[in-house]
Amino acid sequence: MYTQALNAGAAERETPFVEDAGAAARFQARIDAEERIEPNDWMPAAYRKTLTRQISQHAHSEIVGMLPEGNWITRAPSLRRKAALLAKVQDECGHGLYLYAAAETLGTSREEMVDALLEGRAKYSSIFNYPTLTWADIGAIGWLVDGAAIMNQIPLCRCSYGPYARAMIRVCKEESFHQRQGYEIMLTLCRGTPEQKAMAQDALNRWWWPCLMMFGPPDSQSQHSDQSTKWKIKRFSNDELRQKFVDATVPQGHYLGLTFPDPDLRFNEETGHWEFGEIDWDEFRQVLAGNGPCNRERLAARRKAHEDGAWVRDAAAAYAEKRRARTEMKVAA
Ligand code: FAQ
Repeated sequence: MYTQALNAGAAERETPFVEDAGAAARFQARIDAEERIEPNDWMPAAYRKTLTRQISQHAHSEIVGMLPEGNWITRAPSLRRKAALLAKVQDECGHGLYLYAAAETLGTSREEMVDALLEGRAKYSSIFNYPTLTWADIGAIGWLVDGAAIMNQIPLCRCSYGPYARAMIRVCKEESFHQRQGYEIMLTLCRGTPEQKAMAQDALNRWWWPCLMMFGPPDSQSQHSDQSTKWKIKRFSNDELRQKFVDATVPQGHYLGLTFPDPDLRFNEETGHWEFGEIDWDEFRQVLAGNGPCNRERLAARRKAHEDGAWVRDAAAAYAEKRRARTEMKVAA
């Protein structure tokens, strides 16, 4: 069934069909009626393109996102922490695989998407280009990075494209566990020795601003937002989700007894929101351009993993070929 969907996508890509206004209007009417779009349904080429872009970037983020935390698996402070971190990193891998599968239903193969990542043509989340310097960073990633990911992904469970929306339901459940394990690490450190609390504070200081950047450029500079909102891929704007995240997270930080590295952070009684200072968008642009603290290291690690795994892919392909030949022989007999 999966292959059928893929082939259908590929065939449609190759078929030169006219995108007449009627088809586009009927498509928009389905979206407005909250109908789900499925792989074999007609869709505008631009809808297919933007979803392939977003879902594949999301998949790459999950896979590259294994690296900063994977760095601490062998150095986790107890067996319990090691088991939880190992499970979390495996979950991220699973999320990447569901997402590549969801993106493939739009007609681009996983190989094409992975090549784009390895050749530096595809983006992945800026957040994974920062280093994990201490164990407290594992707490901060779970609490803040997974917290930001959940805030962004819960609305994606209602995205108009069926395979993406369905994948997001399971992903969000798992991210919720990740967020709690991160917060629990932070809580333990904050209730520990002064040195442990200082480690937690230092991690919050380093991860806070990059986490706010995860939500993407300000609405005024978000080139895809208007169209993606119209197509109900996006349900909230980048700035709306960023504000929701700040409002949810600041009280959690205060409960830990930590401070935020933002002198302009203050609660506005009238609006009921936490106001925050100016984000360094130049830093964000630099990270997207490949000049973040770990961009080169991350891509080098992914390329090495891909090369090291070549024999597994070859063996799987040879096994599949053997099974196919065996089935053909049985059918012929
Ligand atoms: N980093 O016009 P917009 C996770 C790009 S998963 C890098 O606003 P859009 C789980 C954007 O792609 C984290 N690039 O774009 C985990 C576009 O470039 P393009 C990933 C960014 O799509 C936890 C350009 O800027 N989550 O953390 C970023 O409407 C722990 C203009 O931007 C997702 O991918 C960025 N932060 O809105 C794993 C969620 N922001 O393509 C391991 C799905 C923007 O034109 C450990 N994605 N750009 O070359 C989305 O919701 C959206 O794509 C946004 C961006 C909100 C990220």
